[in-house]
Amino acid sequence: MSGKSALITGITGQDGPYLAKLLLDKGYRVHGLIARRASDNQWRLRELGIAGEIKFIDGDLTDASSLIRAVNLAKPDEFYNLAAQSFVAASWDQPLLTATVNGLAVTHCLEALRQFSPHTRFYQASTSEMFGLIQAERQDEKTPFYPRSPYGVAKLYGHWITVNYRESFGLHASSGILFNHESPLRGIEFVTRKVTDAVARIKLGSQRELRLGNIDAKRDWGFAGDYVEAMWLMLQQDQADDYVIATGVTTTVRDMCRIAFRHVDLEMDDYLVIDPKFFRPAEVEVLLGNPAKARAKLGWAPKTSLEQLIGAMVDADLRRVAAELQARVTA
Ligand code: NAP
Ligand code: G4F
Repeated sequence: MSGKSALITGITGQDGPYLAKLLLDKGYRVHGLIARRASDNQWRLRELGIAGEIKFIDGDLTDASSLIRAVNLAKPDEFYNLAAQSFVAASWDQPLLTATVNGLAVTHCLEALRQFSPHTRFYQASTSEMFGLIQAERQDEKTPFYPRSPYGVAKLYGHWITVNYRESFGLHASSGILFNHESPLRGIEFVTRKVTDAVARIKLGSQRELRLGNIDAKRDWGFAGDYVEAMWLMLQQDQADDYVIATGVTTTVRDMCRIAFRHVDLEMDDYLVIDPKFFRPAEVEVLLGNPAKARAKLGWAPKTSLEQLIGAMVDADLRRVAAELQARVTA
């Protein structure tokens, strides 16, 4: 058992609980920065059965003083910065918030470490959204960036400030350029979970149609549980570096959707409606990652196919929706 301490921001999101579970299983003490919210935001931690094992520290990424306090309390060997306004579509509606949380606040984290805990290893949650209008057919660590959303632009700042603090101050700061990764814990606003939730509701008779935007867009989708392992591996290396984490397979939203419907023996074309409301002001048409460096240097490879992933998500949503409908009947 490691006996190490880790601090995770974004502990209540999709990736935070998977990463926390991985670290707890390795014997880490896990601290989670938790932003004050009016409604419950711990359901994912409960679903993985680890809510009681996290040492929560109140704080917000936009409040630099709360990050200094968190670092001083947790005394982390490893700091994983997963917190973000992570929904691309919302970044056109809230560009300043997105810039502050996803961009500037990364410097709050790095400054807290530079000034108070320079030995701590740092992970920054960068994204394939930074490739945007792709400049190479398969994107790797050397592919030029061309972000297409306020989200992507803000994340680009977070990426480069991480590189800069590594080069300027010698911090062990790594940036994981992760392609889309999904799971049964995915937020309902993202397209995979929107689809698997709708498929479950249609199958169980509580929804009639599914409305989507651009189904020609292509994404390189992997399983979040596989991807958090890559985050941890990055911080175990002697040298900090940047890594693309992806499956190397790209699929259209249309085909991902078809897989979900077929999983419950339904035909997508009977239920799918295209709704321009979900089109974006500028689209990332295709993403396809090349994870060769991660495979060679980290020994990392994805373990879960898209069919397995979408099947597991549909099954989880069938269980949730069935429980919800049952609760309505007995209420
Ligand atoms: P997510 O489910 O949207 O979770 C975001 C987390 O950030 C939540 O815990 C949220 O807290 C927290 N947060 C938001 N604003 C905050 C603030 N001002 N202060 C403190 N915490 C704040 O995102 P995810 O899918 O787990 O992704 C994790 C990270 O990886 C994000 O940075 C995302 O941009 C990046 N990323 C994700 C993917 C992907 O496909 N999932 C791919 C590449 C990069 P509440 O729950 O309280 O709102
Ligand atoms: O699921 P999405 O909302 O994910 P998107 O925009 O690719 O962003 C996710 O992955 C990024 C990594 O590349 C992360 F950095 C980011 O935080 C987030 O996790 O949309 C995927 C595609 C888009 O092309 C979108 O236009 O699906 C298309 N789409 C079509 N109809 C839809 C819909 N997306 C959503 N959310 N809802 C729709 O109805």
